[in-house]
Amino acid sequence: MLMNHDNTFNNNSHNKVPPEEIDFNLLQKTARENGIDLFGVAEVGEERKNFYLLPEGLTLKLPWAVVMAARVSPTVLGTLKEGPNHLYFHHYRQLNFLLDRAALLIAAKIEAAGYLALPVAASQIIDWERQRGHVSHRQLAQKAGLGWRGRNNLLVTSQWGAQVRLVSILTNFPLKPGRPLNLDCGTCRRCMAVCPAGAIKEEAAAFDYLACYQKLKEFSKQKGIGQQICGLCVKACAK
Ligand code: B12
Ligand code: SF4
Ligand code: SF4
Repeated sequence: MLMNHDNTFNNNSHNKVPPEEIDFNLLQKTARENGIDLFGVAEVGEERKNFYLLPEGLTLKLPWAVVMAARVSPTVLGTLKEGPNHLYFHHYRQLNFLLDRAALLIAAKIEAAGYLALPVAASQIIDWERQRGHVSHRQLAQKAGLGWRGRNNLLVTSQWGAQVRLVSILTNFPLKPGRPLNLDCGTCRRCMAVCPAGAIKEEAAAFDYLACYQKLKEFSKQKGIGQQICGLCVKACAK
C-alpha cells in the first residue's frame, strides 16, 4: 500500500498490473489466503445457454469461469437433526460472505491486469418464480473438474463430498481449464434415506425440485430461519 503525503493511500490491487504478473498460481494463492478450499477453471462453452438474465454482449466475451469452493463445517452440520437450525443458518450466510469476498478480490486482481472479470454471487436468486441464479455454479464446478453431480443433485467432491459451497467469476483472462472427473456416487445412497421430502432419486436427473422446494419453504417459516435452507442432504454426503 502506498501512503500519500496527505494521509490518503493507494491500494496497489486497484492500480494497473502488468498481465504477466498474474497467473493461475497467483490467483489460486490469493484464493487460498482468503479461505477458499478448492480452485478450478472451466471453459464456459455450451454452459452459456444456461446463463440467466446476463447481458449476452458481455458474456460472449468471457470464455472462462474461475470456480471456487469453501468447505462447510462438519461440526455445524453435525448439529442438524430434522431440518435447519440457527447455527446452520448463520454458517450458511458466513460462507456466502466468504465466497463473495474471495470472488471480489480475485476479480479485482484480474481487472487490474486489464482483463474483464464478472463475479457472480454465491447465492443470489434472480428470478424467484423460476428459482434461478445468473449461472449454475454446480454445472461450472463440474466442468472445472471440482466434483461430480451427485444423487442429491449437488456438486460432490472427492475431498469433502457435497459439504462445499460455491462461487464463480466469468472472465476473459486466459487460464488453463480443468476437465470433468470420471467419478460418480457408486453404490452410496446415504442422502436418499435422510431427505424429508423424498426428493432424491436413484439418478440426479430425476431429482424432484418441487418436493425439495416445498419442504424448504416450510422450513423457512421456522422462527429465525427465514431462508430456504435445509442441509440434511449436505450433512449426509461426507467423505
Ligand atoms: C435457486 C437455488 C436453489 C433452489 C432450487 C432451484 C434450482 N434450480 O436449483 C432451492 C431454494 C430449492 C435450493 C435448494 C438448495 N440449495 Co440451492 N441454489 C440455488 C441457486 C441460487 C441457483 C440455482 C440455479 O439457478 N440453477 C439453475 C439451473 C439451470 O442449474 P442447475 O440446477 O445446476 O442445473 C440443472 C437443472 O436445470 C436440472 N434439471 C433437470 N430437470 C429439471 C427440472 C426442473 C423443473 C428444474 C427446475 C431443473 C431441472 O438440469 C441441470 C443439469 O443437471 C444456486 C447458486 C447458483 N447460482 O448456482 C444455489 C446452490 C445450487 N444451492 C446450494 C445448496 C447447498 C442448496 C441446499 C442444500 C439448501 C441449503 N443451503 O441448505 C438445497 C439443496 C437442493 C438440492 N439437493 O439440489 C449450493 C450447492 C452446493 C453444492 N455442493 O452443489 C448452491 C450452488 C449455492 C452455493 N453458492 O454453493 N437452491
Ligand atoms: S435440501 Fe432437504 S429437502 Fe431438499 S433435497 Fe436436500 S435433504 Fe431433501
Ligand atoms: S450421499 Fe452418497 S449417493 Fe448421495 S450424493 Fe453423496 S455420494 Fe452420492
